[in-house]
Amino acid sequence: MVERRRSIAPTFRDRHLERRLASDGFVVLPQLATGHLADLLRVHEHHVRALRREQPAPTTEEERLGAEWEARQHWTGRMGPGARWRNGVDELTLAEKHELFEQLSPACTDLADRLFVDHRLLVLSLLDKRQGADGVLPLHHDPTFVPEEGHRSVTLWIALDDIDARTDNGPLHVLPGSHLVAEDLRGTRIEPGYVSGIQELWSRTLSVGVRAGDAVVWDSRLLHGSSPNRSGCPRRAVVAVAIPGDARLVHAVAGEDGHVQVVPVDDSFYRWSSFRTIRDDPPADRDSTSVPRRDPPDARAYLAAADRRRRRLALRAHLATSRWRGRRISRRVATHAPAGRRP
Ligand SMILES: O=C(O)CCC(=O)C(=O)O
Repeated sequence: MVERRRSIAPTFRDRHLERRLASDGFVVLPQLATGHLADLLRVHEHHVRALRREQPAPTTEEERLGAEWEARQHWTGRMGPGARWRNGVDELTLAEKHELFEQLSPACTDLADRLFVDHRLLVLSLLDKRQGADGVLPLHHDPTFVPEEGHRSVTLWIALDDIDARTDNGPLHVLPGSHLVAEDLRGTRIEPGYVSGIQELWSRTLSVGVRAGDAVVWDSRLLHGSSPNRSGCPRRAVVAVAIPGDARLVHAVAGEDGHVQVVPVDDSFYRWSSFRTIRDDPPADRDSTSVPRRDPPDARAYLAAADRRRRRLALRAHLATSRWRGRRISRRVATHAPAGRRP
């Protein structure tokens, strides 16, 4: 698979952050949201019962078998979120989602305005991961929100707790560089090509340790997920998706015939939809574009992209060291040059 080299409209105002996002697919922003932490924790507390509501037991035979199969898998082999990983957009009623959107908007808008070039925010939500092996979110990409020829969508994720490998409370994992694999539409019922290699991919991810109030921004194309929460406490986060202000919004849905329907949607679609129920009731529109699906990239393509990024970084570090050594040698030579010939 060939890396995408098309130029993409910048996401970050800051050039250094933009370069990191383009190269790694994610950026960690320590203490970005510290000033909003108390408010965000209050919003989480307000919705905590709704987030942890009992979920209906699987009804159909297919669902039952799926749930049982998932439960027997090692967590790195799972493809669906565990029952103890909860996302507000799935758990809350429409009225609660309206309230949540209003409550999260001030903090998320403030942070996004500080960070991003002209943008719009979608999918403002709370994440709640309770302790247990089932508090897992499999490795995945986020959906295709915008046509990606020239545009990029990102997720802004804010930690409400200290979350890291030492605490073992389900830290975020990312596969740096995986966003640079050849373009593939991501969305409803679209099976990714990496499924058979998902455990190998997990073994190559980086665990991103953060403190409460830190934020992480990632490219929607980046492979990411989070491990089970094995600590004694729930772990909490806020998410929002940011898209360029002038971008068209779309949702991709697999068709029957090897095609993908790219359906135009408006901001309210992502504001009020539940990713869980979109599967049963995907959007449709007469103005959809039908795109033949090319062979999706497999796990090897993602591993190769991660390797290319590592080699790029190693080369950059090597060049920086060589330049530094060169400057030191030049200074030494200049110092020892005969007096008349010193610069
Ligand atoms: O907090 C997590 O578990 C990761 C969230 C995530 O990957 C997502 O919202 O797409």
